[in-house]
Amino acid sequence: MQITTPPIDPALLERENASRRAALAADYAGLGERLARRGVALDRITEQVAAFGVAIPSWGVGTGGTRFARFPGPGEPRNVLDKLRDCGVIQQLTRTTPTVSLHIPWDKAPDYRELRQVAAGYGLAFDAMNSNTFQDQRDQRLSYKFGSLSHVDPAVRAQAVAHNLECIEIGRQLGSTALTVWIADGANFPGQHHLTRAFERYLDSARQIYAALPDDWLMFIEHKLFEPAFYATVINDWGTSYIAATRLGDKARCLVDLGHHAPHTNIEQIVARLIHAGKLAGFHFNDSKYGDDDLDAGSINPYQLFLVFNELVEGALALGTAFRPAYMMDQSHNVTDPIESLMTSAHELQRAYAMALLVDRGALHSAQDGNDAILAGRALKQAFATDVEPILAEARRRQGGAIDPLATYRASRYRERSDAERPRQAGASGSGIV
Ligand SMILES: [Mn+2]
Repeated sequence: MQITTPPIDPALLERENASRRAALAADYAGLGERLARRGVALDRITEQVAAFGVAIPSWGVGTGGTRFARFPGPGEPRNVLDKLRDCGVIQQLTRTTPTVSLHIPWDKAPDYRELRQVAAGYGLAFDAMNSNTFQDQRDQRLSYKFGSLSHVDPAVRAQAVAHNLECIEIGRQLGSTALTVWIADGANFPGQHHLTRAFERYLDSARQIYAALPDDWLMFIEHKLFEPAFYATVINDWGTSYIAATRLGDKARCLVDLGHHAPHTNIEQIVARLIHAGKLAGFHFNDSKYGDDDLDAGSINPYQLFLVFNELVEGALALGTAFRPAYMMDQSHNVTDPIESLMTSAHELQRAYAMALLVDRGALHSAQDGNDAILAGRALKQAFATDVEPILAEARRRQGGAIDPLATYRASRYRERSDAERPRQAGASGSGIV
């Protein structure tokens, strides 16, 4: 059995927090006073923020790349055990990332019971499993060059279905309860494939996967507007995703990756529609300027992120505890230390959530009902303009995390130690961008 030790020395964490505790207490008390004047009970917000969790994608702790090149970073994880340790750092310091989302076959392991124990030692459990039918693996019999679940050849479709069933089986051993299916299937040229028949073949394959889901599992369908297919992807938008999820049944839901839409799409409205339909699976969080840029969450358009969380808070108010979308970060870290990017992104997501909780719902709804656009906008902006840093830091402190995760991480020299312990591998393969 594996022994898991905390990746960051608890004594160092304690020293780092001690140097910041007094300032945080003062800031937290000051914010509490200001919010009390608005009728907001600060501790109630802090409790909700502390309960927020987002999954780390296992591939996110490796350095990403672009279509042009990948520049490896120091101390990159060599295998799934190294990845779990890096995820353990993020969870130990932020207390915001209690789950990891694995990618098969990249994260295959000889013993999944052992993997589950190692993860538990870091305080981690497993979120949705991700299948991979967008590239060919070594020893793979049939190629996915022209598609997988929607391929014209039934033998290729059967191979892709079997892979998804294997992902479910591995996930069962890990305690996961969801399968995310993203396919790269599509056409690069008009006429290359039959738009309707390709979708019907996809549905036929997806039904076979759906039929194999355990009772307590969900199937997440992830749409993407373009790339790698540049003319027509088979699951191109949330409408197609919704049709597929509806055809499949109650356990099929629509996943929203923030980078998988046309520019200027009103994503928060899609979120509202999917909540209304009872079909919102959850999110792949990231940010973008142009396309599927996979930049760090909240780095480009934090107001959009806040508006998405505003809809999520509305959904939770309307549906109660039954409303539990799955949150994951799906980013490519090309020029940063992936651990630092993921900690920062988790922080930005938690910030957007905290701000959304601070929206004066009564004022917002009455402004909406009174057709008062100025006051409605102000209700949102008042929350968005609130500095919620003390709430986030206090939520981390109360759970044993770091008041300043980034400073504590750098003080720990974890990356330098990893670089010494993990020899760089010649020709190591890059992380995929999904
Ligand atoms: Mn994604």
